[in-house]
Amino acid sequence: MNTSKCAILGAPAVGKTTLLKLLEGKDITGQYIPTQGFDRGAIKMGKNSTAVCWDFGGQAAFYEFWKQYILGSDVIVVVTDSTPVNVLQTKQLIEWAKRLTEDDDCNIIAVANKQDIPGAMSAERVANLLGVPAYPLVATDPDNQEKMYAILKQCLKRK
Ligand SMILES: Nc1nc2c(ncn2[C@@H]2O[C@H](COP(=O)(O)OP(=O)(O)O)[C@@H](O)[C@H]2O)c(=O)[nH]1
Ligand SMILES: [Mg+2]
Repeated sequence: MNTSKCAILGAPAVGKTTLLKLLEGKDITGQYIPTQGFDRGAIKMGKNSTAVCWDFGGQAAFYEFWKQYILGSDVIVVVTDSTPVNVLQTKQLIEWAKRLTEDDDCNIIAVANKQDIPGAMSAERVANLLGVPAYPLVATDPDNQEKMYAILKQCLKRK
């Protein structure tokens, strides 16, 4: 069995847990329950491969505390809610993640979530500002499951 590791990072309430549920094919209630500590979900990627996704709760400043858990990730998915303020905060998080993983073979991507909210920054702009590939998403829409699954698969394959 081949297991890869995916870390989902981002500020509170941007949609990390919703993204994990979407990938797992679980029901999305729309209710906001702040993640205590972290959640983990195993996503089947193929006959003999699984991606374990870690969804970390807490403020960005707290990530220093999670460092040991984030190390060894094959892919880091940084989620933003696509508001200008959050995208700028996310830039710092990406820079931190890049430093953390500079000796590792780790892909860092961004998800420009909450594209359904008026004024959301486009994924292209988010990608330009953050300097990593960014994918547009409405994590609360279960129709986006396949799309996100394909993106995760692609990121793991690129390794
Ligand atoms: N409008 C909208 N709301 C979303 C979207 N994704 C997540 N949410 C909502 O945002 C809130 C926070 O989501 P959650 O996944 O718990 O955020 P987390 O703190 O990053 O884990 C919840 O009420 C979600 O239903 C989205 O794409 N669009
Ligand atoms: Mg959460």
